[in-house]
Amino acid sequence: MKGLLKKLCALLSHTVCGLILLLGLSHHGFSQQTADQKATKATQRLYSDLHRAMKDSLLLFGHQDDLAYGIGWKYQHGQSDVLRSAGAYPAVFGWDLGHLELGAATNLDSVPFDRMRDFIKHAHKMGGINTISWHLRNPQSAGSSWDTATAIRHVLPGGEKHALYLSWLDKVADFMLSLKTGVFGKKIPIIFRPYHEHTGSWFWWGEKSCTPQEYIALWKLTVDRLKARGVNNLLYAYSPAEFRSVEHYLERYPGDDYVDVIGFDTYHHNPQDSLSSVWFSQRLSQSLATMSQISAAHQKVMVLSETGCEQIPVQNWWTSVLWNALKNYQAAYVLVWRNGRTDHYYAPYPGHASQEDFKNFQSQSRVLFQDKWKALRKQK
Ligand code: BMA
Repeated sequence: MKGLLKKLCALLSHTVCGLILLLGLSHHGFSQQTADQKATKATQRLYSDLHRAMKDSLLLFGHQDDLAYGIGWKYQHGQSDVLRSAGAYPAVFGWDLGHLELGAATNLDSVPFDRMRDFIKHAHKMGGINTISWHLRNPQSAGSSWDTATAIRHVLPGGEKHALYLSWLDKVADFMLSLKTGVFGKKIPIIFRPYHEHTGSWFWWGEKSCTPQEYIALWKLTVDRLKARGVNNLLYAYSPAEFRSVEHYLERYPGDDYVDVIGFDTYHHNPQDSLSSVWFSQRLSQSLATMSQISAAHQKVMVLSETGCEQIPVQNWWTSVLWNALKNYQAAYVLVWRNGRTDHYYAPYPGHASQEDFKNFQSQSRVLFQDKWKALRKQK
């Protein structure tokens, strides 16, 4: 009887331990609630991975349209300027849905949406993270994203373009729902980053074209519509352009329950001016310091959602300008813009003057490209 009691006690304590462990694990996995409470497991996992990367002071490297084209090539399977110049793919892959709203077959930068879907699947299979922005047309004027004519009030409920706008959002929903992988067709998690750079005034959703209330209403309309359509594979990223303060950053913030990732977009302009590198790096540091406060207060993943120095004429730009600022902060990833033309590119290609420095940046132990990121995720 004594023996039996002992066994029972041992079993009980095991069960209790197991229960505590399980609770702990599930708490760890889901402590960071996603804006979409019904987000898929894979989406939740992506979110906790990003939080984890931040906590561990890791920085993932990303590139826009990386698999689609580069300098001197277009649509060659497996090709990538980042791979060609550094020997590894980026860990984060950026895409853009501009012109999907029109029902067009290709996006505003001529990437066919069918191919984009395949690239996204491919990036996902490699363990990469996909993020999508949307340079959509002005729904009121039919002009481009850069047509700043007043539009938001016309697409909100009661506005003359409301129905049209819902049909645009439905096209986004259809595309997001079509991003599936594997035999069971599991949805691929995506970081969706709409209405970006709104602290600038170059897009119709920019600061001078709408009130904070209108911007927030547009954001909520978008998220609510996608959720209502059953889209549950998205993390939502809020990413203004430059900002002056915490208050300015948060002026148009839709709320913690509508945002998962907070970022900002900033570019190094006038690199021919020798002082510009110091200024840009300092400004970047200041913005990252402010972002760190916001990230801690709101428990959100912080990223540098877009940056770059066109043509990278500063040879050691990667380490002495970009990493010089980023190394002091915990941003989960940095994404540089597309390699669109020989006069418009942001990642090096083989033989580019900044290639060696790009490799130095890549070799930092805290910096992860796709290979290291995939290996790290596998360990867990
Ligand atoms: C801009 C430029 C444009 C492009 C747009 C959307 O920064 O790269 O050429 O059309 O982004 O990708």
